[in-house]
Amino acid sequence: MRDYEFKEIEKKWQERWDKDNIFKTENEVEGKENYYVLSMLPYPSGKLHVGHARNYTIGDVISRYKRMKGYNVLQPMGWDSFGLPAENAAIQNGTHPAIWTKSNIENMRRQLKLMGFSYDWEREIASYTPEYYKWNQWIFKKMYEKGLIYKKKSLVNWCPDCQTVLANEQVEDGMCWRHSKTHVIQKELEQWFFKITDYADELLEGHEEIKDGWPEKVLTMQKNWIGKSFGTELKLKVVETGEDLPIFTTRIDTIYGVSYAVVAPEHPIVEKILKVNPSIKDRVTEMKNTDIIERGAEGREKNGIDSGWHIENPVSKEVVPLWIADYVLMNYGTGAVMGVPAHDERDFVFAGKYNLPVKQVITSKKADEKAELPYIEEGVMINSGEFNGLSSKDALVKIAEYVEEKGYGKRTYKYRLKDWGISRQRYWGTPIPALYCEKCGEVLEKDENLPVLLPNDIEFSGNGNPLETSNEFKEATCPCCGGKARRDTDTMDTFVDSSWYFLRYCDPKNLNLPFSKEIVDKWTPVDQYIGGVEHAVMHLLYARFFHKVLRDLSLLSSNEPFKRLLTQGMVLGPSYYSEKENKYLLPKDVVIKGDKAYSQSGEELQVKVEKMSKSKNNGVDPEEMLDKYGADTTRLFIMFAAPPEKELEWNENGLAGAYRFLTRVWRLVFENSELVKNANDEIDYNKLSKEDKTLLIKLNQTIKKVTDAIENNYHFNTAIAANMELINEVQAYVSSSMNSEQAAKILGYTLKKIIVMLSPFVPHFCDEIWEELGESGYLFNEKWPEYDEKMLSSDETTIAVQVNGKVRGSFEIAKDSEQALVEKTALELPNVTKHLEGMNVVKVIVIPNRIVNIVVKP
Ligand code: ANZ
Ligand code: ZN
Ligand code: ZN
Repeated sequence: MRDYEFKEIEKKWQERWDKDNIFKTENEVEGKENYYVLSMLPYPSGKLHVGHARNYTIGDVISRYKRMKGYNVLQPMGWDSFGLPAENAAIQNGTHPAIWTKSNIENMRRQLKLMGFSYDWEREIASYTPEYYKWNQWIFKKMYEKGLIYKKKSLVNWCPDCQTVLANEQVEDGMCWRHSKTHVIQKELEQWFFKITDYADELLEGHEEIKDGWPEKVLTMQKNWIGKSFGTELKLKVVETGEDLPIFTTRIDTIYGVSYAVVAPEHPIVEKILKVNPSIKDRVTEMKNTDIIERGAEGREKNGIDSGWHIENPVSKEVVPLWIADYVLMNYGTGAVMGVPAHDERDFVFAGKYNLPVKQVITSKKADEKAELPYIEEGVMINSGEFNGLSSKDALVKIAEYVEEKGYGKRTYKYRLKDWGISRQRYWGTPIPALYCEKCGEVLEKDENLPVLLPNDIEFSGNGNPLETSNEFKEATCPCCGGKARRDTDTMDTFVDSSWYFLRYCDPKNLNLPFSKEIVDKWTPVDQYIGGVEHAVMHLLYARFFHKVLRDLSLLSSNEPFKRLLTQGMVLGPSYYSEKENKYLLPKDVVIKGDKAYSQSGEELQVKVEKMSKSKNNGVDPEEMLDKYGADTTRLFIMFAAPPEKELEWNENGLAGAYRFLTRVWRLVFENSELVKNANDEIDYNKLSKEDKTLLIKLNQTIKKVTDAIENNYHFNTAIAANMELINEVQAYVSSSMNSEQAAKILGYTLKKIIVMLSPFVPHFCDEIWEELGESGYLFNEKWPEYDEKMLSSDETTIAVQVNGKVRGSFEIAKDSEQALVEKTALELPNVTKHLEGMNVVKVIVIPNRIVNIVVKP
């Protein structure tokens, strides 16, 4: 018998699959429904990491399964290949970003092929190629023409290390998402914006269409990100000038409790105040310079400046001071708020610090109970003129109506979502196809001049925008008047690239359009998208926005890009922290004794199982696993160790276990393959022995269980476990019953079904065995097995016996046996009689074919 030589086997099948081009997908196959399986495309950092391996294994298993279920499956792969690291590499080693990127892609493509993934490589795309980014520019133009893009000077998040603008989503706790130790600062720049806020409502409402296929937590994150709040915009009167100061409040019911008003330091009224009251100028400037993200942070100390001016409350007619404070943000609502210390946490702290009055206007429902301030719950109105006695819930509506009636303001809503600023002061991205002409102003490049190519005469100094250093790029011809024009030197946020790449896969070679509508409509919405939950707000919201924009440009028909989304769990590994050395040790430098871990010098280390990351030194390199165990074992382990959406704890024991299972199947097959090859599949169902029947029933039950587990939210681990159990039964069958021609047929029949069911997980292994069992072709093209309803249960059934609700034993009995016989058998079971000793049987309840419960009393 030959050994399970996985290296040789995997190489052999990968070459054959390639040679026969079996993964090529047509856009249409007669009699088959299309099914689009998409895994989030990787950034080509150079090497696959274990998160990729998991993501793409899940996608591949789904693809292969769906194909075997009769669908025409599209599973493409590509490269999100613009972005900072390539540029940083250029600064560090002087390699051009294109060269660095290309060689990374080549290595990662090789690694993906080693994993045996069934991608249609003819559809591969890479966003850094002019063939791709041309269409970013083309779509930009279309959006511009539709009024969905504008330019504005605005305060932006700026990372001094990246030397570029960051989107809000790229700022984490005031720090750069790539430089966790760098404070993001505020800088004013001319920026291009996509009007995603025009789609805010649709992005919210669209959740209705996808809610059955998306994880609830992702929808919630998007909902919070869009952050729609209903409230009132109220005009306060500035006493000193008579002008209106609009504020936005969600709590108009607290209007009688206003004891001051506040504006952001950037609010236009502040300029006017400073003219009259210049003594506070320095403090205002200082306040403006603290970064916005930090200013909004909860729990941060609030700072205020008394402006010296006042406002009149239009409802209560009270006059209260106007303050300038850092906790009010200019880019939310109107940049001005009414301060109600009695009923708002922040205002309460602020009023305490600056000695401002606190006026309670809502009390708890039980009037005698004294509410502790700030009281933020609903209650009953007090100190509120004609609204006294109302519930605050009713007052919220009544006062809003009153305010509208009197013309003091209007009901409205605000979004937390901001327009998407896409300008980046970077080289390695899609050039924005805009120019500035002295005569014509801001103009866009002509279609026939697209793509605007990235120039090569640039310097990567690490400072500022390299595109500024290219004269060839900057000096251009105006598409309108033919005169001299200056090109925009900004490039697009790389999230633009990934907002529509899944559409390009459908029609990747189109030279006239980003994609043909007819073809894209055949494939979209994507049936199953798989990726990390870290993309819940940025990528997944941007892609939904783009899809809707492209629909409104009549370029495609569906409303949503992704029908179902699976967010795979993180991969965890043990980390070893040395307190003495204040660092994480590499697993190879750790000595494990029992359940403790020690350094080479004998220090006991802190062991934690946590997300794999470079900083924790607890990552594994998938290629090492491929080398040691092969692709099939790695794939099997990944799919067996946890359901896809759960965390996966990586451990070598698990890999070794998966490997042992495969060698066991291998041996079972090879020890019996001669027998099986010489038998045909025609089983005589009238001549089944008890053992034959048991095995066939187990097989049918397993087919059902495996199929159900996959159909029910992809519980692949259950599916694999069921096959493992069946293999045990087959082994028992082989050792007891291989004594007839019929037995050889049954064995062959069963083994082949198992191999078909395992093939999405371990495709090379299964193709090799398929061949060994005398079959030809690829399992990729095989049909998924169906079970026989009639063979799902034996005539026997197992009945559990309980005494006072506790299971004390079980027995096998013919199905639908007489109740008296069932009772008698139950009462005579040895372990049951033991529990009946000294007791009186009060009642015996029989649930047919399942349970006997004996109720006893002393
Ligand atoms: C008075 C009030 C009384 C408020 C009260 C709350 C409780 P959401 O739900 O997040 O939309 N606000 C409005 N604009 C602001 C800005 N630019 N910067 C900081 N805070 C701002 O929150 C809306 C509430 O946040 C508004 O309702 C306003 O304070 C504050 F008992 O007005 B409220
Ligand atoms: Zn940075
Ligand atoms: Zn011009």
